[in-house]
Amino acid sequence: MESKDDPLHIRLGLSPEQLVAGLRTMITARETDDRLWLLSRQGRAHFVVTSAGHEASQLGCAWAIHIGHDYVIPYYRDMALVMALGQSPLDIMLHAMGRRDDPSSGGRQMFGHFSSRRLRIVSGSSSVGSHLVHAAGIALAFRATGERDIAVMGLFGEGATAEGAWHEGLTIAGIHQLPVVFVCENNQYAISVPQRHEVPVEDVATKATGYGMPGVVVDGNDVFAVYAAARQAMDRARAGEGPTLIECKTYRLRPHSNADDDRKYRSAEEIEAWRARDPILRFERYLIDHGLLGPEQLEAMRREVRAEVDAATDAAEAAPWPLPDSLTDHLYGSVSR
Ligand SMILES: Cc1ncc(C[n+]2csc(CCOP(=O)(O)OP(=O)(O)O)c2C)c(N)n1
Ligand SMILES: [Mg+2]
Repeated sequence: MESKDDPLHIRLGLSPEQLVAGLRTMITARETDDRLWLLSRQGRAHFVVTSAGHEASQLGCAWAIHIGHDYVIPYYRDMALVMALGQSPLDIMLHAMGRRDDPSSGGRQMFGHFSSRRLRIVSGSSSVGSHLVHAAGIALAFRATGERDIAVMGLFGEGATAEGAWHEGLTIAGIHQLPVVFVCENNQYAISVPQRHEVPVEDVATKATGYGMPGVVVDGNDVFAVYAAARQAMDRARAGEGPTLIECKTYRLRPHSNADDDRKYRSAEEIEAWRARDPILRFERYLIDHGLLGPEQLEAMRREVRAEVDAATDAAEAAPWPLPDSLTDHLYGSVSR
Protein backbone atom coordinates (compact mmCIF):
# COMPACT_ATOMS: atom_id res chain seq x y z
CA MET A 1 0.00 0.00 0.00
CA GLU A 2 1.05 3.53 -0.67
CA SER A 3 1.79 5.92 2.20
CA LYS A 4 2.04 9.71 2.07
CA ASP A 5 5.80 9.71 2.70
CA ASP A 6 6.44 6.87 0.28
CA PRO A 7 4.51 7.52 -2.95
CA LEU A 8 4.30 4.77 -5.51
CA HIS A 9 6.20 6.62 -8.24
CA ILE A 10 9.19 7.24 -5.95
CA ARG A 11 9.26 3.57 -4.99
CA LEU A 12 9.26 2.69 -8.71
CA GLY A 13 12.04 5.19 -9.45
CA LEU A 14 9.87 7.42 -11.65
CA SER A 15 10.59 11.17 -11.50
CA PRO A 16 7.86 13.84 -11.52
CA GLU A 17 9.17 14.97 -14.94
CA GLN A 18 8.74 11.45 -16.32
CA LEU A 19 5.21 11.29 -14.98
CA VAL A 20 4.19 14.62 -16.48
CA ALA A 21 5.80 13.70 -19.82
CA GLY A 22 4.01 10.35 -19.66
CA LEU A 23 0.64 11.98 -19.09
CA ARG A 24 1.31 14.30 -22.00
CA THR A 25 2.03 11.29 -24.22
CA MET A 26 -1.22 9.63 -23.15
CA ILE A 27 -3.22 12.79 -23.84
CA THR A 28 -1.44 13.26 -27.18
CA ALA A 29 -2.26 9.70 -28.21
CA ARG A 30 -5.94 10.13 -27.25
CA GLU A 31 -6.18 13.49 -29.04
CA THR A 32 -4.53 11.99 -32.14
CA ASP A 33 -6.93 9.05 -31.94
CA ASP A 34 -9.93 11.42 -31.70
CA ARG A 35 -8.67 13.34 -34.72
CA LEU A 36 -8.02 10.23 -36.79
CA TRP A 37 -11.58 9.12 -36.14
CA LEU A 38 -12.91 12.46 -37.40
CA LEU A 39 -10.64 12.37 -40.44
CA SER A 40 -11.82 8.88 -41.30
CA ARG A 41 -15.46 10.01 -41.11
CA GLN A 42 -14.60 12.81 -43.52
CA GLY A 43 -12.82 10.46 -45.91
CA ARG A 44 -9.45 12.11 -45.23
CA ALA A 45 -7.90 9.01 -43.59
CA HIS A 46 -8.96 5.73 -45.12
CA PHE A 47 -8.52 3.30 -42.22
CA VAL A 48 -7.92 3.79 -38.50
CA VAL A 49 -7.60 1.51 -35.49
CA THR A 50 -8.03 2.90 -32.01
CA SER A 51 -5.66 2.84 -29.03
CA ALA A 52 -8.20 4.59 -26.77
CA GLY A 53 -8.40 2.85 -23.40
CA HIS A 54 -5.08 1.03 -23.85
CA GLU A 55 -2.85 4.03 -23.03
CA ALA A 56 -1.79 2.94 -19.51
CA SER A 57 -0.88 -0.55 -20.71
CA GLN A 58 1.20 0.92 -23.51
CA LEU A 59 2.90 3.71 -21.55
CA GLY A 60 3.75 1.34 -18.69
CA CYS A 61 5.45 -0.95 -21.23
CA ALA A 62 7.22 1.94 -22.99
CA TRP A 63 8.78 3.09 -19.69
CA ALA A 64 10.39 -0.36 -19.35
CA ILE A 65 11.97 -0.31 -22.83
CA HIS A 66 15.52 0.96 -23.40
CA ILE A 67 14.55 3.09 -26.39
CA GLY A 68 16.67 2.54 -29.51
CA HIS A 69 18.40 -0.43 -27.85
CA ASP A 70 15.72 -3.04 -27.09
CA TYR A 71 13.59 -4.28 -30.01
CA VAL A 72 9.83 -3.70 -30.01
CA ILE A 73 7.35 -5.69 -32.11
CA PRO A 74 4.04 -3.89 -31.65
CA TYR A 75 0.63 -4.63 -33.11
CA TYR A 76 -1.91 -2.34 -34.76
CA ARG A 77 -3.39 -1.27 -31.37
CA ASP A 78 -0.09 0.24 -30.16
CA MET A 79 -0.21 3.87 -31.31
CA ALA A 80 0.22 5.22 -27.75
CA LEU A 81 3.20 2.87 -27.31
CA VAL A 82 5.03 4.06 -30.43
CA MET A 83 4.29 7.67 -29.47
CA ALA A 84 5.78 7.04 -26.03
CA LEU A 85 8.85 5.62 -27.79
CA GLY A 86 9.28 8.75 -29.91
CA GLN A 87 6.85 8.87 -32.87
CA SER A 88 5.17 12.27 -33.15
CA PRO A 89 1.58 13.20 -34.09
CA LEU A 90 2.98 14.24 -37.49
CA ASP A 91 4.62 10.81 -37.95
CA ILE A 92 1.27 9.19 -37.17
CA MET A 93 -0.71 11.52 -39.47
CA LEU A 94 1.72 10.94 -42.37
CA HIS A 95 1.26 7.21 -41.83
CA ALA A 96 -2.55 7.46 -41.64
CA MET A 97 -2.70 9.56 -44.81
CA GLY A 98 -0.25 7.38 -46.76
CA ARG A 99 2.25 10.16 -47.50
CA ARG A 100 5.80 9.84 -48.84
CA ASP A 101 7.43 10.84 -45.56
CA ASP A 102 5.48 8.37 -43.42
CA PRO A 103 8.36 7.03 -41.25
CA SER A 104 6.65 3.67 -40.79
CA SER A 105 6.36 2.65 -44.43
CA GLY A 106 6.72 5.59 -46.83
CA GLY A 107 2.96 5.57 -47.37
CA ARG A 108 2.74 1.87 -48.27
CA GLN A 109 1.26 0.04 -45.32
CA MET A 110 -2.27 0.33 -43.98
CA PHE A 111 -2.61 2.22 -40.70
CA GLY A 112 -1.26 0.47 -37.60
CA HIS A 113 1.87 -1.06 -39.13
CA PHE A 114 4.19 1.10 -37.07
CA SER A 115 7.93 0.85 -37.57
CA SER A 116 11.12 2.80 -37.07
CA ARG A 117 14.71 1.75 -37.65
CA ARG A 118 15.90 4.49 -35.27
CA LEU A 119 13.59 3.38 -32.45
CA ARG A 120 14.04 -0.34 -33.22
CA ILE A 121 10.32 -0.78 -33.81
CA VAL A 122 9.75 -3.68 -36.19
CA SER A 123 6.67 -3.61 -38.45
CA GLY A 124 4.06 -6.14 -37.45
CA SER A 125 2.55 -8.58 -39.90
CA SER A 126 -1.16 -8.14 -40.77
CA SER A 127 -1.83 -11.76 -39.95
CA VAL A 128 -2.84 -11.75 -36.28
CA GLY A 129 -0.28 -13.37 -33.95
CA SER A 130 2.41 -14.01 -36.56
CA HIS A 131 4.70 -11.23 -35.34
CA LEU A 132 5.48 -13.17 -32.16
CA VAL A 133 7.43 -15.60 -34.33
CA HIS A 134 9.46 -12.58 -35.46
CA ALA A 135 9.96 -11.52 -31.82
CA ALA A 136 11.33 -14.95 -30.92
CA GLY A 137 13.44 -15.03 -34.09
CA ILE A 138 15.07 -11.67 -33.35
CA ALA A 139 15.90 -12.84 -29.82
CA LEU A 140 17.29 -16.12 -31.19
CA ALA A 141 19.52 -14.07 -33.50
CA PHE A 142 20.98 -12.25 -30.46
CA ARG A 143 21.74 -15.64 -29.01
CA ALA A 144 23.55 -16.63 -32.20
CA THR A 145 25.57 -13.41 -32.42
CA GLY A 146 26.38 -13.44 -28.70
CA GLU A 147 24.66 -10.10 -27.98
CA ARG A 148 23.78 -9.66 -24.32
CA ASP A 149 21.85 -7.08 -22.30
CA ILE A 150 19.18 -6.61 -24.95
CA ALA A 151 15.50 -7.57 -24.80
CA VAL A 152 12.61 -7.88 -27.24
CA MET A 153 9.04 -6.91 -26.40
CA GLY A 154 6.20 -8.32 -28.50
CA LEU A 155 2.61 -7.11 -27.96
CA PHE A 156 -0.75 -8.56 -29.03
CA GLY A 157 -4.39 -8.97 -28.10
CA GLU A 158 -5.96 -11.92 -26.31
CA GLY A 159 -7.50 -13.09 -29.60
CA ALA A 160 -3.99 -13.58 -31.00
CA THR A 161 -3.31 -16.21 -28.33
CA ALA A 162 -5.64 -18.59 -30.21
CA GLU A 163 -3.41 -18.48 -33.31
CA GLY A 164 -0.92 -21.20 -34.28
CA ALA A 165 1.86 -18.67 -34.90
CA TRP A 166 1.50 -17.28 -31.37
CA HIS A 167 1.98 -20.81 -30.02
CA GLU A 168 5.08 -21.25 -32.19
CA GLY A 169 6.62 -17.98 -31.01
CA LEU A 170 6.13 -18.78 -27.33
CA THR A 171 7.28 -22.36 -27.78
CA ILE A 172 10.61 -21.30 -29.34
CA ALA A 173 11.09 -18.57 -26.70
CA GLY A 174 10.37 -21.05 -23.90
CA ILE A 175 12.60 -23.85 -25.25
CA HIS A 176 15.59 -21.53 -25.71
CA GLN A 177 14.71 -19.27 -22.75
CA LEU A 178 15.03 -16.26 -25.05
CA PRO A 179 15.02 -12.62 -23.88
CA VAL A 180 11.44 -11.86 -24.99
CA VAL A 181 8.66 -10.20 -23.03
CA PHE A 182 5.26 -11.14 -24.43
CA VAL A 183 2.60 -8.55 -23.56
CA CYS A 184 -1.09 -9.36 -24.00
CA GLU A 185 -3.38 -6.32 -24.03
CA ASN A 186 -6.53 -8.18 -23.07
CA ASN A 187 -9.47 -5.95 -24.00
CA GLN A 188 -11.94 -8.86 -23.82
CA TYR A 189 -12.92 -8.82 -27.50
CA ALA A 190 -11.42 -9.85 -30.82
CA ILE A 191 -13.44 -7.39 -32.89
CA SER A 192 -16.97 -8.72 -32.13
CA VAL A 193 -15.96 -12.04 -30.54
CA PRO A 194 -16.03 -11.97 -26.71
CA GLN A 195 -13.26 -13.55 -24.66
CA ARG A 196 -15.29 -16.66 -23.71
CA HIS A 197 -15.36 -17.66 -27.38
CA GLU A 198 -11.67 -17.03 -28.06
CA VAL A 199 -9.75 -18.00 -24.90
CA PRO A 200 -10.49 -21.21 -22.94
CA VAL A 201 -9.20 -19.80 -19.62
CA GLU A 202 -10.04 -16.77 -17.50
CA ASP A 203 -6.48 -15.40 -17.46
CA VAL A 204 -4.31 -15.54 -20.59
CA ALA A 205 -1.30 -15.38 -18.23
CA THR A 206 -2.00 -18.93 -17.04
CA LYS A 207 -1.04 -20.15 -20.52
CA ALA A 208 2.59 -19.20 -19.70
CA THR A 209 3.15 -22.38 -17.67
CA GLY A 210 2.81 -24.49 -20.82
CA TYR A 211 5.63 -22.55 -22.46
CA GLY A 212 8.12 -22.67 -19.57
CA MET A 213 7.88 -19.05 -18.53
CA PRO A 214 6.25 -17.04 -15.74
CA GLY A 215 2.85 -15.44 -16.37
CA VAL A 216 1.74 -12.23 -14.67
CA VAL A 217 -1.70 -10.58 -14.59
CA VAL A 218 -1.89 -6.81 -14.11
CA ASP A 219 -4.55 -4.13 -14.16
CA GLY A 220 -3.87 -2.68 -17.61
CA ASN A 221 -5.52 0.63 -16.71
CA ASP A 222 -2.97 1.21 -13.92
CA VAL A 223 0.20 2.57 -15.51
CA PHE A 224 2.25 1.86 -12.37
CA ALA A 225 1.19 -1.79 -12.13
CA VAL A 226 2.02 -2.31 -15.81
CA TYR A 227 5.40 -0.58 -15.46
CA ALA A 228 6.37 -2.63 -12.39
CA ALA A 229 5.61 -5.90 -14.18
CA ALA A 230 7.17 -4.83 -17.50
CA ARG A 231 10.35 -3.53 -15.88
CA GLN A 232 10.85 -6.73 -13.91
CA ALA A 233 10.28 -8.83 -17.03
CA MET A 234 12.57 -6.72 -19.26
CA ASP A 235 15.30 -6.76 -16.58
CA ARG A 236 14.96 -10.55 -16.35
CA ALA A 237 15.21 -10.86 -20.14
CA ARG A 238 18.29 -8.62 -20.37
CA ALA A 239 19.94 -10.58 -17.53
CA GLY A 240 19.56 -13.80 -19.57
CA GLU A 241 16.90 -15.24 -17.25
CA GLY A 242 14.37 -15.96 -20.00
CA PRO A 243 10.96 -14.88 -21.29
CA THR A 244 7.82 -13.69 -19.46
CA LEU A 245 4.15 -13.43 -20.44
CA ILE A 246 2.37 -10.36 -19.06
CA GLU A 247 -1.40 -9.94 -19.34
CA CYS A 248 -2.77 -6.39 -19.05
CA LYS A 249 -6.52 -6.43 -18.40
CA THR A 250 -8.03 -3.48 -20.20
CA TYR A 251 -10.78 -2.34 -22.58
CA ARG A 252 -10.93 -0.47 -25.87
CA LEU A 253 -13.16 2.56 -25.60
CA ARG A 254 -13.97 2.77 -29.32
CA PRO A 255 -15.01 0.26 -31.98
CA HIS A 256 -12.20 -2.00 -33.23
CA SER A 257 -11.67 0.18 -36.30
CA ASN A 258 -13.61 2.69 -38.40
CA ALA A 259 -15.02 -0.33 -40.26
CA ASP A 260 -16.64 -1.74 -37.11
CA ASP A 261 -19.94 -0.99 -35.33
CA ASP A 262 -19.51 -2.09 -31.71
CA ARG A 263 -23.18 -1.38 -30.84
CA LYS A 264 -23.91 -4.76 -32.40
CA TYR A 265 -21.99 -6.69 -29.74
CA ARG A 266 -21.39 -4.48 -26.65
CA SER A 267 -23.90 -2.70 -24.44
CA ALA A 268 -23.76 1.06 -23.86
CA GLU A 269 -23.71 0.31 -20.10
CA GLU A 270 -20.61 -1.84 -20.43
CA ILE A 271 -18.76 0.89 -22.33
CA GLU A 272 -19.87 3.54 -19.81
CA ALA A 273 -18.61 1.42 -16.91
CA TRP A 274 -15.17 1.25 -18.54
CA ARG A 275 -15.21 4.95 -19.43
CA ALA A 276 -15.44 5.59 -15.69
CA ARG A 277 -12.15 3.67 -15.39
CA ASP A 278 -10.44 5.62 -18.18
CA PRO A 279 -6.68 5.16 -17.62
CA ILE A 280 -5.93 8.79 -18.50
CA LEU A 281 -8.34 10.21 -15.91
CA ARG A 282 -6.91 7.81 -13.34
CA PHE A 283 -3.33 8.92 -14.02
CA GLU A 284 -4.35 12.60 -14.02
CA ARG A 285 -5.94 12.09 -10.61
CA TYR A 286 -2.71 10.59 -9.27
CA LEU A 287 -0.66 13.57 -10.47
CA ILE A 288 -3.12 16.08 -9.04
CA ASP A 289 -3.49 14.24 -5.71
CA HIS A 290 0.30 14.14 -5.31
CA GLY A 291 0.70 17.84 -6.10
CA LEU A 292 2.69 17.11 -9.28
CA LEU A 293 0.31 18.96 -11.59
CA GLY A 294 -2.31 21.68 -11.07
CA PRO A 295 -5.65 22.01 -12.88
CA GLU A 296 -4.39 25.06 -14.84
CA GLN A 297 -1.27 23.21 -15.98
CA LEU A 298 -3.42 20.31 -17.06
CA GLU A 299 -5.68 22.64 -19.04
CA ALA A 300 -2.64 24.29 -20.66
CA MET A 301 -1.24 20.85 -21.54
CA ARG A 302 -4.51 19.86 -23.20
CA ARG A 303 -4.53 23.11 -25.21
CA GLU A 304 -0.92 22.67 -26.36
CA VAL A 305 -1.55 19.07 -27.39
CA ARG A 306 -4.62 20.07 -29.39
CA ALA A 307 -2.59 22.74 -31.20
CA GLU A 308 0.15 20.20 -31.94
CA VAL A 309 -2.36 17.73 -33.39
CA ASP A 310 -3.96 20.56 -35.46
CA ALA A 311 -0.55 21.47 -36.88
CA ALA A 312 0.30 17.81 -37.56
CA THR A 313 -3.00 17.31 -39.42
CA ASP A 314 -2.43 20.36 -41.63
CA ALA A 315 1.22 19.47 -42.30
CA ALA A 316 0.36 15.87 -43.24
CA GLU A 317 -2.44 16.96 -45.59
CA ALA A 318 -0.04 19.35 -47.33
CA ALA A 319 2.72 16.70 -47.53
CA PRO A 320 3.61 15.03 -50.86
CA TRP A 321 2.39 11.61 -51.95
CA PRO A 322 4.85 8.83 -52.75
CA LEU A 323 6.14 9.15 -56.34
CA PRO A 324 4.58 6.68 -58.81
CA ASP A 325 8.00 5.44 -59.94
CA SER A 326 8.82 4.43 -56.35
CA LEU A 327 6.00 1.87 -56.47
CA THR A 328 8.22 -1.21 -56.36
CA ASP A 329 10.82 0.16 -53.90
CA HIS A 330 11.51 -2.18 -50.98
CA LEU A 331 9.53 -5.01 -52.51
CA TYR A 332 11.16 -8.42 -52.30
CA GLY A 333 12.90 -9.19 -55.58
CA SER A 334 12.60 -5.63 -56.96
CA VAL A 335 15.65 -3.92 -58.43
CA SER A 336 16.56 -0.80 -56.44
CA ARG A 337 16.72 2.37 -58.42
C1 LIG B 1 -4.96 -14.64 -38.95
C2 LIG B 1 -5.95 -13.51 -38.95
N1 LIG B 1 -7.24 -13.75 -38.68
C3 LIG B 1 -8.13 -12.73 -38.65
C4 LIG B 1 -7.73 -11.45 -38.90
C5 LIG B 1 -8.74 -10.29 -38.83
N2 LIG B 1 -8.54 -9.58 -37.56
C6 LIG B 1 -7.82 -8.45 -37.51
S1 LIG B 1 -7.72 -7.85 -35.95
C7 LIG B 1 -8.64 -9.11 -35.31
C8 LIG B 1 -8.97 -9.17 -33.85
C9 LIG B 1 -7.87 -9.62 -32.99
O1 LIG B 1 -8.24 -9.48 -31.64
P1 LIG B 1 -7.21 -9.38 -30.45
O2 LIG B 1 -6.03 -10.25 -30.76
O3 LIG B 1 -7.94 -9.63 -29.18
O4 LIG B 1 -6.69 -7.88 -30.51
P2 LIG B 1 -7.53 -6.52 -30.33
O5 LIG B 1 -7.91 -6.09 -31.72
O6 LIG B 1 -8.71 -6.83 -29.50
O7 LIG B 1 -6.63 -5.54 -29.68
C10 LIG B 1 -9.03 -9.99 -36.32
C11 LIG B 1 -9.87 -11.18 -36.11
C12 LIG B 1 -6.36 -11.23 -39.20
N3 LIG B 1 -5.87 -10.00 -39.43
N4 LIG B 1 -5.48 -12.26 -39.20
MG1 LIG C 1 -8.82 -8.21 -27.91
